[in-house]
Amino acid sequence: MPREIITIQVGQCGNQIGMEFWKQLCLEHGIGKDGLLEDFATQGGDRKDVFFYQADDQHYIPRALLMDLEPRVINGIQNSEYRNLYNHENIFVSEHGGGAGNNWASGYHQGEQVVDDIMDMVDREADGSDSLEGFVLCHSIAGGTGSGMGSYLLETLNDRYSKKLVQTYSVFPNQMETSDVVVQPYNSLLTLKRLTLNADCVVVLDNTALNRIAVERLHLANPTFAQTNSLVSTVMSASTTTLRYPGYMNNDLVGLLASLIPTPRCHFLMTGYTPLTVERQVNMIRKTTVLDVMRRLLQTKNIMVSSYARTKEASQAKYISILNIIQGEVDPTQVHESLQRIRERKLVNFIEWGPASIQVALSRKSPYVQTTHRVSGLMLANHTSIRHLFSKCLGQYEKLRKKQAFLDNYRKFPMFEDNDLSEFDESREIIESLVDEYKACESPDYIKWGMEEAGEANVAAASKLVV
Ligand SMILES: Nc1nc2c(ncn2[C@@H]2O[C@H](COP(=O)(O)OP(=O)(O)OP(=O)(O)O)[C@@H](O)[C@H]2O)c(=O)[nH]1
Ligand SMILES: [Mg+2]
Repeated sequence: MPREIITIQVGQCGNQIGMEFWKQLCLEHGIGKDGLLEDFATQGGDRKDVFFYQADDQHYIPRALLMDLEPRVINGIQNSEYRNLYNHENIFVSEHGGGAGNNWASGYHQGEQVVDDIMDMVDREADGSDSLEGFVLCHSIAGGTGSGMGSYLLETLNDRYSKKLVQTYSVFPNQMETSDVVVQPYNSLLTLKRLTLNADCVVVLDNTALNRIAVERLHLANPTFAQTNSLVSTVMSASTTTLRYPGYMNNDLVGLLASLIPTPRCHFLMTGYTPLTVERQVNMIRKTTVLDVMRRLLQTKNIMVSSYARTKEASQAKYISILNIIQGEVDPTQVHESLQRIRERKLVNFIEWGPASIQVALSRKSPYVQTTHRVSGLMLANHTSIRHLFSKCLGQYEKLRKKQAFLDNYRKFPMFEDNDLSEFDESREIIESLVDEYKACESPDYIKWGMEEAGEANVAAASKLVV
């Protein structure tokens, strides 16, 4: 039975990373740029119907909704070689086309105004699936549209499809770049509230770390979005391989997430990937083994979140859970040996209050995409060091808020009218409590903290993850 997933891409970043994801999926499933199956794609055994459906003329269409408040990026997609891939009815571009100007409040407000049109599209797509499992949202948290309209969508989906899973691929802004959006701390904080309360799982894609990896590991002097997005699409496609190539475990999203998220609010995952290449450039061909891949996945330099092991408090940070998705030529006995070796060497620091083991899913690889390495791996990890990323967002927010900087842009919109800034205060409290909870996870008696703090919302969220 297919467990379909609908992807919603919002704003510039959301659509750009979404586009790369669909390119990669087409390559892996032998689907041409126009959606037709390539002549060589005869092997079968893959599950295309989780992410695509077939039109009457047999061509494959992504279960994707493309949304933006300004036309540039979506026009680009519609003028690209992939223009016939998408269902044109699934594209929403705001009539006035002025975007949200890096203002969360504008994006949120505009989302509210067009919600009927958008939800018609979502409902139609949902009705077209047999057994919808959930939604994936692709966006950035720092601009106006992906963050603000994305936030409104998260609330609406949560309300309307309360039994369906909502996973996001959320791009965090580059902290090293001063030229990036100045009000990003406001936008990020307001979006983080929704990611905490209205999503079941957030895969954190951190532009700071993606850039660092592109510079240090791939030796690119000034990485472009196209180059960092190729890292992103690698992560996105690898994290969905067990859904697309059925094996003995993690064949649906709920199974995948339930094993990684033992406690509902701490649902922010970081990723690592090895060996890394960008734009099909081969970095260095070396011998890859399961042990080599599993060890490298634990190294800071391969982890795509900047807060990992980069802070003074890092020594206290612990893994809550790890799932490694390994692809390639793998003998299952090697997996056991590798796990044993990692345990003996004490390479992983796990929380004390839960099962401490690295889960490994062996997944098939697309027969249509040639790679030069025998084994590759993706790590999805729930790690308490992610709290430092949120603390950083909080700190930057406090600085800007203290100066009362740029608040007028927000006051123009209903949520902040009459100088009502309580939404900021409430969001700050929620993120502070998220940071506290991750910190509490580092202590052996976290379970008690959980008992006191878990509200009804948490229990409701948890019930969705019970398999
Ligand atoms: N990794 C990555 N980051 C991106 C990309 N495009 C934009 N960003 C980041 O996203 C943030 C800006 O958000 P955008 O997605 O451009 O904004 P938007 O959602 O279109 O909202 P408005 O344009 O303000 O209406 C900045 O932190 C950028 O660095 C991309 O293609 N890849
Ligand atoms: Mg934009």
